[in-house]
Amino acid sequence: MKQHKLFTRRRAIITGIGALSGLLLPGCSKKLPPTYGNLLRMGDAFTYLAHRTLLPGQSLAREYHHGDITSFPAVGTIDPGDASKPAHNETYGRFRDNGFSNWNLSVEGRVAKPGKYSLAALQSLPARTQITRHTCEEGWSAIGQWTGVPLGLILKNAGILPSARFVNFYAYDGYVDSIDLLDAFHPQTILAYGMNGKALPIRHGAPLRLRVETQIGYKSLKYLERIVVSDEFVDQGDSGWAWYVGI
Ligand SMILES: Nc1nc2c(c(=O)[nH]1)N[C@H]1C(S)=C(S)[C@@H](COP(=O)(O)O)O[C@H]1N2
Ligand SMILES: [Mo]
Repeated sequence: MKQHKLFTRRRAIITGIGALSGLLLPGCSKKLPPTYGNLLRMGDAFTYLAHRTLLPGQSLAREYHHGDITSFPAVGTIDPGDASKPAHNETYGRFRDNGFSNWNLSVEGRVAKPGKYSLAALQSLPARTQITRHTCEEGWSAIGQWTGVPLGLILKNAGILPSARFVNFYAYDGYVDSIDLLDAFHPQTILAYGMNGKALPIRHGAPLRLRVETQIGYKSLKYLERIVVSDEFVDQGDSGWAWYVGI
């Protein structure tokens, strides 16, 4: 009940005062999102500024109970190992056929200690489990339980350098996207290897996917291959989807 009230208030703040953020723009140029300057992406400026001004950087997305878990559709790529699909990736197919035993996640870029993490290494680190609502830009939402390593812990271990501003993610199906450091160090931003108490299924991004609970669904990349800490961000280019899609 308390959680629900907090959630409602958070939404009310965003919608109610968000509209005012346009008035604040000229005085807050330091807070503009990196996509500012691209006319098609001016919406980012409003959402980003409203969120970053009005919400504390670490306010939590609502978490649910076991009984709230729903069925969960799998959308976009559902198996990069499928040779009949354009998103096919042979390397991924080999990892999949070995049960991901020789898969690893590369952490590189502006970090003092770049390195590779096997699935076992990630699973040996302190884990976080959360039941959250996934909201897809296509209009559906679903509630699932995710278990994984906080991204912030990986970044701390790697020692991000002072020039770092974004964390870029590369997936085996060719997807790329990125988040800023506030979202990267958010306590609910995790690298998930478990879903609903079991190993993350292939259709949901095995062996490792990102969960960014403060952003809309497409920011939660499946099939992670590489994480690159950078002073610049990457995304899907001119796909038409906003870079900053906080919810
Ligand atoms: N690598 C990769 N990540 C992805 C996608 C994808 O096609 N490939 N689809 C995105 C979209 S639009 C959504 S809604 C969610 C879907 O996750 P799910 O298949 O587990 O429901 O993953 C996101 N991450
Ligand atoms: Mo989506």
